[in-house]
Amino acid sequence: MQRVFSGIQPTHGIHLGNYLGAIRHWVRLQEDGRYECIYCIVDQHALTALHDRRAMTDNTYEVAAALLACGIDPAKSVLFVQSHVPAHAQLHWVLACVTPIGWLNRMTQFKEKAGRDRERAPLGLYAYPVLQAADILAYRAVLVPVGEDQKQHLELSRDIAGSFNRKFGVDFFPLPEPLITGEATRVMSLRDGRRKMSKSDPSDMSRINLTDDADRIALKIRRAKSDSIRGIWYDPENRPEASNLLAIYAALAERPVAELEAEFRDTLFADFKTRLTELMVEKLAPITRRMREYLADRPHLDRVLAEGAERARAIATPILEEVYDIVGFLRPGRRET
Ligand code: AQP
Repeated sequence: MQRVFSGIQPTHGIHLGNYLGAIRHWVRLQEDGRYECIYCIVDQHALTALHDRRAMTDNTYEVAAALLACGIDPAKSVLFVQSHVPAHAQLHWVLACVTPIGWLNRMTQFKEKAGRDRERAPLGLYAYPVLQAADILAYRAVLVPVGEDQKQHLELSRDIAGSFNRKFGVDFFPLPEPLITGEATRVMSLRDGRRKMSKSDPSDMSRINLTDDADRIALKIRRAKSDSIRGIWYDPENRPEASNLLAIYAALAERPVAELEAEFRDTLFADFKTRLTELMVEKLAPITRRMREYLADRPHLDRVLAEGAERARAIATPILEEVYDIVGFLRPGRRET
């Protein structure tokens, strides 16, 4: 059975971009039946940006509740928190030792997130893609469903896996494949159609959170940037905002963009926004309601995550031991011949 791995940071609650770009596909793969799915709340990655104990804890619960509400079923998928499985950090170090710095220097996410003051950026932010490779390779996963923004990091994970195999003369790690699919692989900000919808955007009006109620969704869509052209069609170069909202509609409705272009060819932007709001509320309200129920029962979430971590450790620990053997680390208490 092929193994699938993906992760999400608890830097904030989940937004529509995370849902349409990634989590919806996680659920599909889980239900497909052909894969062993491993889904991780990557709190160690979040630590590169979030230095607030309370927020880290609350966000981790919120993301866990959101994933369950979206349809991740702990009986079918392994759902756990990254820091509960030490193999991620341990493998990270081994992989860091086979990753040339030049590869990391090319990572655009580091450049964007570190900004101009690169000298003061934490080492963790720079090493982030190596930890991401460790997350995937700790399970020898082959398929990684992600949004388009993670494409470059996934290519690096493949390079790192290849580098390890070459340096130690083994064929141990498979080269993981990104799975970037659907009508909304890169959901853009509601305030600026050229920027990605993101948890770290300071403006809450830029994104739809899975915790937003119907009134808040309606307000955000009403205020979303628009243009004064009649009719809605897909042209990201010239009409980024209209194109983004159309792609969101297509993804939520599970209908092709081309079909919707024909339907909305003469529709006023304001009327299109009303239709989008109705659809979004219809699709997201049940998730939000379930999420609140899960959030009200933290002991249940603790149990789910503890069981998930146990299952994850059972897969990752023997893989890490094999890696340690390959690089020649002594096993404690075992005499090498
Ligand atoms: N705007 C997006 N459109 C489509 N997919 C997206 N993803 C994120 N934003 C979009 C996908 O969601 C998964 C989890 O993302 P993440 O939490 O690991 O971090 P990220 O990609 O850095 O997302 P954010 O929201 O921008 O977080 P911050 O602001 O904390 O960095 C990934 O599969 C991602 O591709």
